Amino acid sequence: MLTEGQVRQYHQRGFLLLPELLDKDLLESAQANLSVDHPSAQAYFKDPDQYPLYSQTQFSLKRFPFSSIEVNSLLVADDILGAATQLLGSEDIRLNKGELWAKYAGAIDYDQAFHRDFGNHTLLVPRQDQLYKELSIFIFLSDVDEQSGPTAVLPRSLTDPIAFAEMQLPEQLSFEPEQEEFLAVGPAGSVLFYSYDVFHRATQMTGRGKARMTVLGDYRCADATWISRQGWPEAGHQRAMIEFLSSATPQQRALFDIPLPGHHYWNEQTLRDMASRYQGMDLEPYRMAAE
Ligand SMILES: O=C(O)CCC(=O)C(=O)O
Repeated sequence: MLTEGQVRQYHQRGFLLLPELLDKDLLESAQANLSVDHPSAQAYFKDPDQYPLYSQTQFSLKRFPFSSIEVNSLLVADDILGAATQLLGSEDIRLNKGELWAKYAGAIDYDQAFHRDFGNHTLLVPRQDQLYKELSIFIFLSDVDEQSGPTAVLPRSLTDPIAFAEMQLPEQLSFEPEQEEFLAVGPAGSVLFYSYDVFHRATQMTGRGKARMTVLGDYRCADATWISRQGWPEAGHQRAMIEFLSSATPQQRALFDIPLPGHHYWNEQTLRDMASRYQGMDLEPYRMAAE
């Protein structure tokens, strides 16, 4: 549970950093399974040439579902969803995007210009108030210090007067962005929350031998259907998606637009056919609510 002060801070500044929010066991089991998708720092720096992807693009990320259920589960962990529902102001939320991003110092130039994210997350513009916003998160799976390419964020009090037509920070400003930026540093298990209309940027990885491992997620209220990044049905054939959904709870599945128990969608036929599509999925809550 976030405090009222933390929720207020999120709305006033447009971001919130919570050090070591993630449950320790969840963090450790995710860290233990990361190397299926990205090499560990040790493996990478032993022979960077074996991993050319990381020097070809700074967007060296895997999209959800990741290979391991332990890493997938982070995006639906109780602490994360509890905070997301409070910050979005709704219990009924959806996951729009999941990414597992690994960066390695020296692999490529990671520096970015300040930008707002909404330009390719919606065809509309954000509202000025707190309604219908998208919430983005970075879950740190490695320690992030100033040399590990921390995300830099600008408080919305400085940038909200900038029209929503501007998605890159204009050159003429009444403040010095480098002096005002907040660097999201913290130990593994920390989580950065920010809103999709807040200016932020990736920074350079300057520390020798540093790797930054993060899981990113975007969430929205169920009724903000115009905000979207990733369509889940396109992953419907992937083994990792089937395994993930089969072992998730109904509340967690609802993040992927699977109707909750009690919804009119569920009847004898859909229950029977879902049981054969997802063997091992516990459909009892849906069956009980349908009776
Ligand atoms: O990686 C980061 O710290 C920020 C990345 C980012 O803002 C972006 O790619 O849009």
